[in-house]
Formats: sequence, C-alpha cells, structure tokens
Amino acid sequence: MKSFEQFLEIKAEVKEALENNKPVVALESTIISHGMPYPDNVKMAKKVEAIIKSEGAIPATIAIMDGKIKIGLTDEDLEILAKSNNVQKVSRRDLANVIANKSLGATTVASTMICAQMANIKFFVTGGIGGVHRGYETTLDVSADLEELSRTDVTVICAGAKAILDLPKTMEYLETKGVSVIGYQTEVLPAFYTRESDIRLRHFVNTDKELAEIVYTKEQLGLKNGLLVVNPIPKEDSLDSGYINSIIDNAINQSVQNGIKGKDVTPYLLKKIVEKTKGKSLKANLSLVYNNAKVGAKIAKAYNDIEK
Ligand code: PSU
Ligand code: MN
Repeated sequence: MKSFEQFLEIKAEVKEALENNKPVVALESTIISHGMPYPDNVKMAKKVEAIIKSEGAIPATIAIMDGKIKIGLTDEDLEILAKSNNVQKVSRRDLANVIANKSLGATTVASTMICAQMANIKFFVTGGIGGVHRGYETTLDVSADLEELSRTDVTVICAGAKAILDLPKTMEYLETKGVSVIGYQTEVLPAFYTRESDIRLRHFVNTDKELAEIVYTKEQLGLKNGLLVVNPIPKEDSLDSGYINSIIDNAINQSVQNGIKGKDVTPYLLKKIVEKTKGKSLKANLSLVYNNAKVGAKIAKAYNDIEK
C-alpha cells in the first residue's frame, strides 16, 4: 500500500469502476462551495454527475472531509459542501493542513488533479481553470492550477479561462511549462462565457477519439504533465463579450478597491459577476459545465476503448 492510500476514501461505485477498468471522471468541489450560490451549486453538482453517468462513465466528485480525501461523494456530502460557510478552499499548499486538522475542504483544480492522480483517475471535468491574473505585474497572482498542470498527469476538460484573467499571459505560462492546450472543435481559445477569444491555438481536434489517442500517446511517451482540453460554451448560452467584459472590468476594480487578495480573489469576482449580471452569468456557467461533463465523459470512454 502506498502511504497516501491511508487518506483515500473511495466510494464503492468508483472503486468498482477503477478495478474493472471502466471510465471514471473526477470533479472538483471549489466550484460547488466557492464558485456558485446555493442552491444552484448543489443542483449543478448532481446534474453533472447524472450527465456523466448517462454517457456511460462514473463520476467521482472530490473533497476533504473528516481527515480523508473523499473520492466520490454522497448527495448528503454534496449538500454539506454546497451549504456550509466553513468550507476551506484547498489548493496544493493547503492539502496536508486541512487533512491533518480534519477540516472541511473543497478542492480546486490544482488539488483535485493531485487527488485524482492518487486514485488513478485520468480525466477531470470542471468549468474554468485559474490562471495569470490581470495586474500580475504588481500582484504576482498566478493560480497554482497552472503549475499543477505542468506536473500532474491528469487531463482537465474546461471551457477555457475567464476574462477575469490575463488570457495571453496565461497561455504563455502554460507554454513555458510544457502544457498542451487542445481545442475541442475550436481553433481559438474559448473565454468561458464566450466561445471565442482572439488567441489561436496550436492544437485542436474534432472528435473524442482523436483526443483520447493524444492522451494515450503522451502516456506511452512517459510525459507526466497534465493536458488541458478547452471546449467552448454552447452557442445558445454564450454571452455577448462586450457586455460580460464590462461587468468583469467593474468587478476587478471593486476587488482592487476593497483590497481583496490571495485565494479570496477568484471567489469574490465570481460572486460579483453573478450579482451584476442578475444571474445571466450563472446560467452560462451551468450550461458550459454540463457541456464539459458530456465531452469529458465521452473522452474518458474513448480512451478506455483504445486497444492497449
Ligand atoms: N474559475 C471559475 N470557477 C471556479 C474556479 C475558477 O470559473 O469555481 C475555481 C476553481 O476551483 C479553480 C480555482 O481551481 O477557482 C482557482 O482559484 P485561484 O485563482 O485562487 O487559484
Ligand atoms: Mn491567486
């Protein structure tokens, strides 16, 4: 037994799937506890799991509870994470502390990748990743998600990065760190609420099979870094970029004025954007997460179907 396994609590259904080589898709919990308001957050968490199941894969939402890394949650766990106001946001640097203190913790993209790898789960679906923040020159605010993508061998399916971030700098960072960013049916980087940014991608695929082949090849080559799949929000739910960007600018100004720092920046901005759009951004966010769940499950299945 590996030493970290004493901290893993894997749900029976997930364990069964992993043991029998069935496709499993990991999900994060910061998006539940700090990314959306209650009760939309718990509805989202349940629906994402249902979508993954309906595509023939097994969902494994990850969180820190009672000194354990829980891989696969019950509906009751999801409700606790969605409702409690004492859930810590857990990134790589917080993981040991929150487990040792037996606190309640929601995992970010970075820590979900770490935990997924411990459980041998290769695919992970989320909404958007963290990145290089605007104003990086003075704050040095770069999400630990980017560093994690460079060192942990999990494929992350997202809808790009929000324009609360500096997208060109985020892409430069990923390039330096050797993270492949692959467009799923898009040749430009999607910007979360909108299908397009003006950043062209170097790599893109049209099918889940092509994507699965790339993941498999990377693995055979022994390249142990992460891979980022960017999947645009469905057309009918994408927002007008002028409209959402002016709201984002406004929210960033407010966060600077209020001295918001460190791990509080992203949740603060997400909350402000939901308020200022009167829920329009939330609707878009839900739509893109559901779409990512569908695509992520298909990719996990296609990977499983490869003759190895
Ligand atoms: N972006 C979103 N929604 C989210 C997050 C990012 O559109 O919920 C969450 C994810 O859990 C991500 C984290 O890993 O915020 C990044 O936080 P930070 O910028 O503090 O690294
Ligand atoms: Mn940060």
